[in-house]
Amino acid sequence: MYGLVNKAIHDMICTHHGPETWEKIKHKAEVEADSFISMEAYPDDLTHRLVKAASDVLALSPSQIMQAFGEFWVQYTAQEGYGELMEMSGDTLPEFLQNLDDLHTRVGVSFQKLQPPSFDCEETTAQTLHLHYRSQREGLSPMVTGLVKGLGTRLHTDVEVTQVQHTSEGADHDEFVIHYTPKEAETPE
Ligand code: 1MF
Repeated sequence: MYGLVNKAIHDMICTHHGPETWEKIKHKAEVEADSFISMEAYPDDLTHRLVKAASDVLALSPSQIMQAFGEFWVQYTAQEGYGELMEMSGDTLPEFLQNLDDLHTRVGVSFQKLQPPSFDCEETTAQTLHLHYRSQREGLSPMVTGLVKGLGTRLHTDVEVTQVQHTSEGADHDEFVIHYTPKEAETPE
């Protein structure tokens, strides 16, 4: 994955746990680099080693780390140069999720080593969505739960996310059911 992903993991750990904890995690993951280059493609294995090491050092499950990372990614990319890209993708949850493939197409035009996942979003009832996630990568579905929660925060929407199909259990793709409620806008005095 692009270095931007590993940089985001670095920033999340440093912000929430401090640079000493990051050094421990880096050491445990046997990562030699002092920093990551956003626009360089790194082996997925490096990212997986960082998640595993963070899970050991912080005594959280890999799935908890990836969920937290998904939430962090939404605000991180919005701050780190992709704010406009995020703004273009919609201001309601169903709209944003439906536009994610276009977002990845835009990024992929300039960065051809991008291996974008695909997201398909169906609205089943007024405030229920079914999200179908297909990726060339394995094991990232907990991150998707975090990404949807991060989008909830960004779009002022309460969300409840449940994964209902798992490729790890033989399903064809990962599927999530999302209940969402847009929060009341604050009325100015
Ligand atoms: O292949 C990749 O390197 C890659 C990296 C990040 C592919 C996708 C993504 C983003 N995606 C990560 C989880 C799924 C990965 C998978 O299943 O294979 C999160 C998608 C997402 C979901 C909900 C809300 C927002 C989301 O992301 C917004 C986004 C997506 C991509 C970028 C930024 C924001 C991005 C921008 C530049 C990149 C890489 C990704 O690379 C750079 C960076 C700097 C200079 C040059 C290239």
